[in-house]
Amino acid sequence: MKALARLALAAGLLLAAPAGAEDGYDLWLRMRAFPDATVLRHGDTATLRLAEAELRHGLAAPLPLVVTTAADPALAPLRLPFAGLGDEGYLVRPAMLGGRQVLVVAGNTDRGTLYGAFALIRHAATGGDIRTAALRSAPRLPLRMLDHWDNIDGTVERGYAGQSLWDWWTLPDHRNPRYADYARANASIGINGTVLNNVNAKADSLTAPYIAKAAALADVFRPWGIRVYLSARFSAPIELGGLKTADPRDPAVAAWWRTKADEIYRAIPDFGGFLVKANSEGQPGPRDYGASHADGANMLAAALAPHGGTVIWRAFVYAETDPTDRAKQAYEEFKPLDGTFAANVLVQVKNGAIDFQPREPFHPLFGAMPRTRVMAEFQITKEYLGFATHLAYLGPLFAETLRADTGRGKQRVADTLAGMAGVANIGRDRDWSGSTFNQANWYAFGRLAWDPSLAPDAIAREWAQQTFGTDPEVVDTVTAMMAGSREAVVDYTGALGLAHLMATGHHYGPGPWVKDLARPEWNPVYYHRADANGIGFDRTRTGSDAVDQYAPRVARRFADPRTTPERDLLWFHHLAWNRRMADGRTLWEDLVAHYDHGVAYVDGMAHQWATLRPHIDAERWQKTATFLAIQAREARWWRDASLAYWMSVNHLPLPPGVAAPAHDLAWYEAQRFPHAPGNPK
Ligand code: GCW
Repeated sequence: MKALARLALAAGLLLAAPAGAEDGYDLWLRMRAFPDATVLRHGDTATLRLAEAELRHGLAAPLPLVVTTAADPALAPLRLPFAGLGDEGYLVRPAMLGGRQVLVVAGNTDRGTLYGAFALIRHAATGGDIRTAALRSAPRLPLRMLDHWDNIDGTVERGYAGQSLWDWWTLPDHRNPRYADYARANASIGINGTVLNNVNAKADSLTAPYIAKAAALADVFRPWGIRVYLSARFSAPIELGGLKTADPRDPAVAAWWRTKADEIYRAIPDFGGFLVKANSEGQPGPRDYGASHADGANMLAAALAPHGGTVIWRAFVYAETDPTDRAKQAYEEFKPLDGTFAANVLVQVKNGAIDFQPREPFHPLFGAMPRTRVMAEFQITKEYLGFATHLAYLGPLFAETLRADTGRGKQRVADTLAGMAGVANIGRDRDWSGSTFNQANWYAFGRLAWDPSLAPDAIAREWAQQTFGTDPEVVDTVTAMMAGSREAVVDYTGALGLAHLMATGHHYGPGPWVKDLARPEWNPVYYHRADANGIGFDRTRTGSDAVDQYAPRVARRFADPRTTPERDLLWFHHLAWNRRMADGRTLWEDLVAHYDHGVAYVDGMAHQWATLRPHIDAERWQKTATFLAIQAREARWWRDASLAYWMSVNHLPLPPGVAAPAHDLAWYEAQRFPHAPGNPK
């Protein structure tokens, strides 16, 4: 071991943990201590000390590392390019300092330096040479956040990785060391904010005891550059303050929130602000009083403004009283409010117009509110993509939205954003995210929030190298598995632009037949509209006209089935089952082929993973192998149930050679899963 370490040192490489007992706890940060690393720290802040410790333990550095900030007088003669790096950017440069060759790791602030330390560790762990490392980067988006849908009773809405990480009961006294490990992992990928509690919020989170608990977490996270936010229940002035109303135009309501904000900032001086889900899925909000979303957001913003806080107001709204296509409702309600939000309000828009489906075209609000700061919200937890057990790498899903052409100037979605939020997939499971491969989604989210132009495949590769080591056979196999894994989920759950076909409530498994739920837009049949002749939702002018919410250039493309990408076809069009597709097959034949492709891809992943058995530590290998077997079973279930249902509607035979579903439709319809995880009661 010693000799090996020395060898690695000489080569300027870093030594990955030996293949031994691994349980995933160390995530992509699996480097071991190298006692020989010389780290010279100039300056003394908690954050600089963390940067120093990371480098000391994480790197076999063949030369001394200088951990410092731009203001360090020792750096002055070097004239390093700090301009443009902002508060969070970093640079790493080989340099002569005090007569010796060193590597400088620095930012304009100590937070930048910490990001630089992690960047250098990543550089080394992915095969880069430390001696010549010249790195320089600043985040493209100022807000890079995780939204936890964690309830204060310890459950996690749409969480599949165990109970909430936050032990509200023993906080603020007990600060579980895991809280710092959580912050460290986030800092390593540039995440700088976290919303601690569910957007379906309880007012209790804003009471004094819970503020003290949140403050304890904020204290742990602060040196890692992470600010704490809370989801705020709009009716808290009634529930906690005894007021008769939560009307944002009522001075007593505004005063209550001001006092509440002052109280929070006494406990958490760098509190980030409030996240609000209002007038959506039963949550209270300003519309209850005839006031607008802007009225509500601006009232809260006024309470936070003196302290530098932000209101993040979600655009995820739809109402049962509104007969409009659900996909149109957020735009209809928010677009007219453009320019009316206070400067410290951000509007948070889901990546697509419905709800985190395996594929959705980008949300028409992106680019449509030029006078409003807009944040994109993605779901890292896989509510609709197989929970924790299915292997689905979401880098391509995130990138697909970020890169989408808005049709407004040269703007891609990423260019219109002030921030990105990801609904966390983190829980108390030993491996944090319920599976090793789910860690890649947390990782990819952070990396893309830092730089939305990164390629998902490159992110997968650097994740795999850090997670499993740099053996090319392992890295190539793992990245090949990941590359098409999300598309496979699209294929076996419903391709060609179909969406919202899942079972009710828990959203586990298929339910395309569901048609009897109280609200029309809760039913899968509302979304697929399949009948004997065709399938798909007409969102052109002959239908709901949702396409006209997009910029003209994009709207024109989506309005015509011949120019709509096939992957989005049935999202925008209702088409005949026998329509000819680009490859010459009928739509029905094509859909069937997608189901089979999805199932085959999962079988392929299981096979690829099996070949890696000798190269991967037993615990992580076995759990992944078992999960792939579950996924293979459930992919078939999705396929078979869906085909059985479509055939009951279109009465078409399966193309020759295609396997019939294992059971009849009634069997699939009868499946019940009352205890499926993550489902709010
Ligand atoms: O995806 C849906 C989920 C709800 C969630 C809601 C939202 C927090 O099924 O569980 O509630 O979206 O984003 O508000």
